[in-house]
Amino acid sequence: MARKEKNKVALITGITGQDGAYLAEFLLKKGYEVHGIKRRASSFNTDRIDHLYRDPHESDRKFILHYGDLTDSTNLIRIIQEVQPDELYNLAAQSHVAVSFETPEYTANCDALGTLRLLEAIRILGLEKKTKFYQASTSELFGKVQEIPQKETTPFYPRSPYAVAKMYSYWICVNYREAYGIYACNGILFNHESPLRGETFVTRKITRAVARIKLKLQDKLYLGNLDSKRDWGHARDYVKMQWLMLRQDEPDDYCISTGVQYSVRDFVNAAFKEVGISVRWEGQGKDEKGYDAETGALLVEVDPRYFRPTEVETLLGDSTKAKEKLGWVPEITLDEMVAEMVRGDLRIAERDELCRREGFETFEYNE
Ligand code: NDP
Ligand code: GDR
Repeated sequence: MARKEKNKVALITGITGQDGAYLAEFLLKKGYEVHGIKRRASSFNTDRIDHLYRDPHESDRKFILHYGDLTDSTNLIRIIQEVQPDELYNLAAQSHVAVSFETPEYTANCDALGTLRLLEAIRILGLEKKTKFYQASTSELFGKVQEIPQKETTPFYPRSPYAVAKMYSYWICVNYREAYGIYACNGILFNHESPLRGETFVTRKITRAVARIKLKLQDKLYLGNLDSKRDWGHARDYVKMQWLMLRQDEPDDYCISTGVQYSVRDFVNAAFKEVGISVRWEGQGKDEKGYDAETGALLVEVDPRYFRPTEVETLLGDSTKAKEKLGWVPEITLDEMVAEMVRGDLRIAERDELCRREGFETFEYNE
């Protein structure tokens, strides 16, 4: 039930990521003091939260960053001891499914053991009754789906080192809730995107390429499995659900989804439509190609390097439980989100185009 949020203290791991940025902004608006853990990098890596940044020399700051890493227990214990959070949102992860096949051990260390380290820190510091814990669980847990649509009771069948690591986190969260009475919730979130989405996830890769193709900065887009189907929502909607989960009388686990499914190909069509281009598809499987229906220019090709050793072919969520218990479900439609993402990427591409016109080099990075 609703409690007074003013002066509450939240700690967010993964604050420099897509969800971390939206959640931090959301909680600051609610009056929270927001602390975040960022990793040391060789250059600034805070683009998504720069608008929230406060000079460390200011007094009465409500937004405070700490250096840390989910692979470093002593660091996590110290930060949690200092911050004494009312709510801890564990959003940090090596979150790229394809990359988890390249870095499985690191992914397990961060995405599985990282969660254990945080829960143990809560225990070590005697914060079991104070600190509510949110775990960023994922629809990837359903993997090779056993039921359509997927809901909280659907069996898990993870299909990547990422999903297997997240499965450990899911269960350790349940276990610490049952064993030690920690208010710990799993948000089983289906894919959610935004203009802040990392550039190597398929949606942002598409909207970025569409903007660059429109402005003639790029010729075509290479993709992997066009038949893959996802239930795509908007990150701004989904962080509200994360917060709502920690507002209930009892901790629980919830699936968060839109209940509508599209293929990667559908997403490509929607994104090109935003810039007035309609795509004609020819061929099948690895030979499929997308052409500009008007000019005949080749726009999309399949590159097998983007296929995964094991794929999650189809995800579609049922969020009835969230609707009934949390009283709200995500509202932003795919078309609205695609429009916002394409607009955002057009602004970035326009800047690149201006640089190019003025004789400055711009870099084309296609992953
Ligand atoms: P991002 O990849 O955008 O952000 C991940 C964040 O984790 C970044 O801040 C990153 O830091 C940080 N991070 C990575 N490794 C470590 C580490 N070892 N120690 C500390 N921080 C680390 O992910 P999203 O915002 O999209 O997702 C948030 C969470 O939700 C993730 O756990 C993800 O797995 C999960 N999830 C996401 C879904 C989605 O569709 N977006 C759906 C379901 C679950 P840096 O900026 O330095 O790289
Ligand atoms: P996903 O997101 O694996 O669902 O994980 P991603 O956008 O990477 O892939 C979605 C689907 O698109 C297919 N695909 C491609 N994917 C990428 N990245 N690049 C391509 O070129 C490409 N072509 C086709 C993929 O094979 C896949 O089927 C995201 C992450 O945010 C996870 O952290 C989160 O847990 C899940 O969503 C829910």
